Amino acid sequence: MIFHVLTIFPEYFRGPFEHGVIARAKSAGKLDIRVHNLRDWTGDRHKTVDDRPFGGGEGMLLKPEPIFSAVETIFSERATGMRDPERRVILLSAQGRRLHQAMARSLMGISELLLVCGRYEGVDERVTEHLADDEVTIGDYVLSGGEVAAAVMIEVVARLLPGVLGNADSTMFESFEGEPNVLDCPQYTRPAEFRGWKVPEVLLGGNHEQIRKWRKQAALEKTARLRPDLKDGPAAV
Ligand code: 9D3
Repeated sequence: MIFHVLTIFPEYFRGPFEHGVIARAKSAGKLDIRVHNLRDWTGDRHKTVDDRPFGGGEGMLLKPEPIFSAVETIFSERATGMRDPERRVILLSAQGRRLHQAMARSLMGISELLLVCGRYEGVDERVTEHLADDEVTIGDYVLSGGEVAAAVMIEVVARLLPGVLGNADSTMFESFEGEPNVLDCPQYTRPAEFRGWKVPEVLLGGNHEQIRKWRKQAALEKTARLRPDLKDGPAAV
């Protein structure tokens, strides 16, 4: 799978993918991450990517022309009004649909994903209306732009790909994702007592039926305490 990132901060992406599972998947040729500098598609001396909002208001917006030029160069079929469903464009903005695991799973089949990183106060809405296939946020908090969100999306989708996490094929995914709508149960490793805090007795014995019951109950309690929202089911797709 090929990920493209369109950003005014291409240097940011030197870090996140040079470690761990993503770095290994890149070396193995299972995925490719191509970072594009939005300023390469500006036409003026100052390489202007932003402008003031019509109607007034705080801050600046990313202007449409460099984004359209970049996307129509990278996915050249779009320059002729065609859309290849295997080459998807996602705008990362604070106004999008919220990323969740099911959305990530729906993206892992496609061949190329182009992530457009929003910046400043936002992006000219014509990018959403006429260029992006979808507009996605990673959560309800304020970031300075879409770069961190792009790194998150790539990590979330890439680790699902066959051969990346040692996933043999797509039939294995479910077992990797655990029980739906319930947090993992609390887990402990050695020592059995640390600073006077003991590992629950039941886990030290070999009664697997009792252990199974304890884990289920502990997971439900923890879910009710930390993520009561999960009882309403998974986030809408
Ligand atoms: C007046 C409110 N605005 C500023 C506080 C809204 C706003 C505009 C632009 C908030 C954030 C941003 C920049 N953020 C992104 O481009 C972004 C983002 C995010 O802020 N949160 C979660 N996911 C993402 S993806 C892109």
